Amino acid sequence: MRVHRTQRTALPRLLGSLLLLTAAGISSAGAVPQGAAAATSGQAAGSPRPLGQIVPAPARVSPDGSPYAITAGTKIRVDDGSREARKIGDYLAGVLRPSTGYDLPVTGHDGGDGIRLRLGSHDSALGAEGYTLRSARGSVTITARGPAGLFHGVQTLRQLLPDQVEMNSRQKGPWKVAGGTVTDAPRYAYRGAMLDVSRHFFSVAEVKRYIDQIALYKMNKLHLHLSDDQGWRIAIDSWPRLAAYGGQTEVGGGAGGYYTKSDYKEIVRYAASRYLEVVPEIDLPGHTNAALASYAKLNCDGAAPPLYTGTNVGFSSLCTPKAVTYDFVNDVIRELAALTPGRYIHIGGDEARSTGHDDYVAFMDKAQAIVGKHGKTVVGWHQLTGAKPVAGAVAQYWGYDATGAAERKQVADAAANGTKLVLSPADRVYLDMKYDKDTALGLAWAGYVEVQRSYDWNPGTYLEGVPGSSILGVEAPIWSETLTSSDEIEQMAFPRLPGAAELGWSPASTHDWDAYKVRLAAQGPRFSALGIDYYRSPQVPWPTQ
Ligand code: TNX
Repeated sequence: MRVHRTQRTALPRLLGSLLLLTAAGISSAGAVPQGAAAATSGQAAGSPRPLGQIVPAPARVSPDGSPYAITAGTKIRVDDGSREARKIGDYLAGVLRPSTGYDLPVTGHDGGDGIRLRLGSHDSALGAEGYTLRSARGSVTITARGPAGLFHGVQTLRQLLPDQVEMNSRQKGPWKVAGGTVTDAPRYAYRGAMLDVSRHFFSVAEVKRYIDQIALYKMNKLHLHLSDDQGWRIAIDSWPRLAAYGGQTEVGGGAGGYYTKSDYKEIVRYAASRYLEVVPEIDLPGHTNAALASYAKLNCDGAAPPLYTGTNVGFSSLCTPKAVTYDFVNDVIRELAALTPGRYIHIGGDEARSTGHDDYVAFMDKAQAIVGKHGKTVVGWHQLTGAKPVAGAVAQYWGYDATGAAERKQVADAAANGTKLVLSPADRVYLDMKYDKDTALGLAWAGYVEVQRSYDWNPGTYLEGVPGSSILGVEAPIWSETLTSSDEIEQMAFPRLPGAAELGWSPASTHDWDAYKVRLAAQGPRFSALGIDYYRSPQVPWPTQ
């Protein structure tokens, strides 16, 4: 099996897919390969995956009684009168119908049997995103207080079913779910993934594919890095050259591209249908060459630089003393806020090495006020803590082991002053970091990040001097200097992304690498069934082929 791929040619892709299908046990009439039995702790052909053997690990699992089985007669019974429950039922049917080959009608009639999606649990401990899943001989019932909980419960149901459920063609069952109860709710409210669509542009279809993948692991934020030196990716009516000219290229000189407003709305809509909030980022005041190239007047010397297709950072800056700079920021944030139903706007703030310190602080003051004026909450990379974060602002920490004490202290001081933190340590969850020296794609400035290193840390105690209560959550960014396609994103994101999702969702008490690596190994055939070309880390006991 190909572990790293340097070339994108059709033949290795095809061979790879055939091998992956074999790994999934699909070529052997639906049987689970022998190694999978070990990797899924006792799962044998025909007997269901043990309750709780999923990623992220659920908060509480009580195995009990007989399994439930989906059959040709199964109905999906949703809470009558809830449009959202109905949509989630339709979504679940969409996942299950191709592989089971069953009709699986979605109905508002509660017959007590089948797959039941119920809203209105009285268990307040479940919060907005928690759920219970109860599986017994005649039914599996998912109950939640709100639709997001129901949706996450559906992801649990999906993972409890055999991997072949993810296939697009009819597979042999049986479609059993182990008996018992899962009671589950997230540790953190913010569980995100970031996609850099600036260094290389990704189409709406590619973004949707990533949305589906991160939703499977119960993430709830999609951060889109929409602008950088190499490309401006969102249409802004009042400054049309940003996208039309500044979106014209990408790293390496390819054609680039941008999202029209209707493209962006479609991404937001699709994300919302997977209970993900889009967090759009316009990186300011550095990382702005694409904007500076599009409008000469944004430059201090009035001269537009050429478009940039390299991978250096830190060379560009908006002209902070000029009034037009703030007209620009205001127009961009106003239009973006109007398109974005979510509460956050990310204004970057990282690596502004071509902006003087005082200018940086003054700029970030004004930019934050603009975000507030348009009714949104500021998110910035943690360099924002070197300026004056406004009340309610969120700082995204992307430091790593080599980050200096002074910088860490600045972050801790901001946290003490009430700034909440999203953790994205680069040597843990930057999914563009190479796994090891042989990884063909990605970068290595924060070191190599193998799967165990990526998983084995505790967000609650990670930053010295920062209490657990300051942590809003965990986000796994993927930067795209070296990544040009969904396939390449997936080689880097999988299998580390599920680990980042687990750090955001699962209680600290479930954290255990030895147990995790077995649960992760069991995801391998599921990745394959989904067409995900993942890195077969030697640290993980993948099912043998
Ligand atoms: C650092 S992380 C950056 C990005 C690069 C990334 C590559 C951050 C806020 N800035 O501009 O793409 O490293 O790993």
